[in-house]
Formats: sequence, C-alpha cells, structure tokens
Amino acid sequence: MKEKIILFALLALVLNLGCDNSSKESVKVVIDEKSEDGRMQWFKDAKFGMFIHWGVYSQAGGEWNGETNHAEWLQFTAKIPLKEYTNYAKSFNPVKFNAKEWVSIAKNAGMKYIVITSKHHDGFAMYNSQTSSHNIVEGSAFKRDPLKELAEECEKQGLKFCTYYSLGRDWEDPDCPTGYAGNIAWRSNLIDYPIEKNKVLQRYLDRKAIPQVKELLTNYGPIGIMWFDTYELVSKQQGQKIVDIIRELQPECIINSRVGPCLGDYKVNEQEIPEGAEIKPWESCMTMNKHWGYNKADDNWKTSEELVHHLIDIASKGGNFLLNVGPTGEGVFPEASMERLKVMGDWLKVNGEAVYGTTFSPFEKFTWGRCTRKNEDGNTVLYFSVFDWPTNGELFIPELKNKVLQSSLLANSETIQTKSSKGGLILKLPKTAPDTIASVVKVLVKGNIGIN
Ligand code: H79
Repeated sequence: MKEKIILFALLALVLNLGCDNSSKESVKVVIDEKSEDGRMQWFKDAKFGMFIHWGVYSQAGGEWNGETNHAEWLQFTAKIPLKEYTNYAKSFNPVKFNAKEWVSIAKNAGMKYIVITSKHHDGFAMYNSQTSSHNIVEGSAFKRDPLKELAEECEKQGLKFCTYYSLGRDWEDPDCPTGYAGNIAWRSNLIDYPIEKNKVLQRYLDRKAIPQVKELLTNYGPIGIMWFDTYELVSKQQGQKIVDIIRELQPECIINSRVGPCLGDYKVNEQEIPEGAEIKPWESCMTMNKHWGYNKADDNWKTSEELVHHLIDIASKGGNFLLNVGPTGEGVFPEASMERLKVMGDWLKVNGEAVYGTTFSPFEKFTWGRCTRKNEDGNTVLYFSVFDWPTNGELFIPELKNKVLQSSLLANSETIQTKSSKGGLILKLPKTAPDTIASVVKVLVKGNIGIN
C-alpha cells in the first residue's frame, strides 16, 4: 500500500512542469537550488496569504466613460494618455485607509502574509519612491506612504509584509517595450510612446525597476516575498541580476517565478489550481470576484464555501492560496470581501490544524473532500476535510492499512470509530456534519505515509 501511495504522489508531482512566465509556455521548471533551505519554511507552513490590488485606478471602481469593466488596467483599457492619468492620480485620496484595520482583517481571516501592489503596470509607485515622482507621496492628494504604514503594522501583528512589482510592463516609462511569442508591443503604452523599436528595456531597468526594487528592500524592513509580475521581455540574465541584488540586500526574501524565465523560488498559478500535487513550493493567486482591482459593478463573488474549499484543495496539493482583495479608492475593503474573509477565518480558527504546516495528500483526489498530512515522530497525521458528508455515515479511505492510533473530529473533538475493510479504512461518522462548509476528521496512524 505504502509503495502505491508513494507512486501516486510521485506521479502527481510530475505534473509540475512548465516554467511559469504567466503566459503558459511549456519549458521545464528550474527552481533556485537555495529554495530548499530555510528561506522557504515559513512560506510552506503559511498556506494562506492576502493579495491587495490597490492604486490610482481604484478610484474609478472600474467605471470610465460609461464602461464598467475596467480595473487595475484602467490606463490601458480606457486608453487614458499618461498626462491625464497623472492628473487623475492627483485626486487619489484614500482618507479611510487604516493599516491596522487591513492587517487585522487579514490576520483574523487566518492569513499569514500580505502581498500589496507597490507598482502595477501603470508604473505608479504606491510608496515614497525617490526614483520616480510618479508616486503616491508626490503625485497624489494623499501624500502618505501606505506601504510604510502596512509594513510597520505587519511587523506588529506578526504577518509577513510582501510587495508585488510589475517588472516587464510600465506605462509611465518611455523605455519599457513588451512582447510575447512574436507579438511585438503586446500591452505596451503606445499612446504616449508609440515607437516601440526606440524602447530600450535595459534603460528602464537601470533607471526605474532596479532602483525601485532596491528602495523596497531597503526602506521597509524585512520583505517576505518580492512578488514580480509579467516579466515580458526581461531575459534570464536580466532577471538573474535582480535576483542577485535581492539576495545581497535581503537573503531571506523569497522571490516568485515571475522575476524572469525559469527563475525564482516558487511557481505561481494565476486564477487556477493545478490538477495534482506538486513537491516544489507553489502558490495559486485568485480573485474573489472577476477583477483584481476594485470594480463596483462586479457581483460575481465566489461563495465563502468555495473559497474555503479552494484553500483546502490547494493545501492538499502542497500549495499556498493567495487570495485577493481590491480596496476602494477611499481605502476600504469591499463588504463582500470582508464577509468572506470572516467566514474563512472562523473556519480556520477551528480547523486551521488541517491547513497550516501540512503537506500534500498521499492519496488520489477524493470525490467527497480532500486530505492533508503531517509526518511526526515516525507517525502520520492525516486530515480528511469532508465537503460532502456521507448519508450512510461511513467514509471509505481506500489503501489506508496503517494502524489507527487515534481518530477524532476537529470541530468538537468527538472520537471517530474506525474499522479496516476491503483493503482500506472506514471512518464511522455521526449522522450530521458538524460544519456545513467542511468538517475535518483527524486520523493519527502508525508509520510514515508519503514523502516530504
Ligand atoms: O495583477 C494582476 C493582473 O493585472 C496581472 N497579474 C495579476 C496578478 C496580469 N497582467 N496580465 N495578465 C494578468 C494577463 C492578462 C489579462 C487579461 Fe485583460 C485579461 C488581458 C485581457 C483579458 C483584464 C482585461 C485585463 C485587461 C483586460
């Protein structure tokens, strides 16, 4: 049985191919060797983080000239010339922004890290940047540095502070060409800088991106993750240079895979969850509705139940869930986001043990739920998160033949009887589920199952 389970786990891991560049090319992934050292440990244990997409664009709530489907791409999708966008930035004044509140909401939701947009594709720095005046302190009515306030608050409340940086796209800089698969000027600013061939990426990197990365790593205390996006035409060599700079300034800082082709400490999946388990660290980032930046017209909210299930599904495959919030132009979280975060936090307060510090399931995906695992002192704790409670009161775990040392429900500590049957284990459950979203049965078995 053990061999079969290990074989399955290995097979599932093989699915983790393809070097992420946010555009789905199938190149073999080469993860930085050092990712296996202590730098990654907190990340592997954390499982759940908050993504925050917030900028000048948030003011519009997705609406521009009667169109309501914009968000963080506003400048590009609404075809706003840079001068007009810069002027629009001046009215950005999120007076209700409260770093303590934001971090408390994330903490109560059970999130262990926050990744906030320090600069999105619009090139507008949401912090006090000395490199470019296109920033929130110099270029908006707000004149405060929200990243500084958030970094300090994260430190106080014990969350990791992490920054998103759009690397290969910058609609403010005249030297930022883009392209993909022969598609020249793919998402470049051609309104203000129409001559793509005159753009020299290295000039933009030296003048803006690298100095800004240095600022973030110098002025905001420890940065948990440098979360790069859309490296576009950045070469492996150029990406490596940025990696080297980060390693020098903050060796503990984790770098995601979008710093350049086949670079970084872990792989990112955007708006999707992989089919099977993956042994290397990875993360799925996802919106709660359809937009990253605030869009007041978007009511396509995932339910709290779906979001909890996503978190468990991701943990059962060895990944992290980076769940997005798009605060308003005033600096508050949408009500619908807060409701969902509250439910997730409440679920995690009871069942967090089944998520934090766990690793991927040794079993094939169940139809009724998911499994996570911790190997401890030669024994294995299995957490069976049951989404669909069995009507006959029995849950069959195929292949599980190890001796059961203990078995109980996390919701109420009620002991669960088990019995061996037909090459597996039967869990005898009460008639009704103790939790309507997902109920967790914790089963301690003798011996180690699966690989770490
Ligand atoms: O920051 C978020 C996105 O803005 C960024 N990555 C995440 C984390 C991103 N940049 N590019 N892409 C994602 C891929 C392309 C998205 C598009 Fe669209 C969807 C292009 C066209 C449809 C939405 C609508 C954005 C522009 C128009």
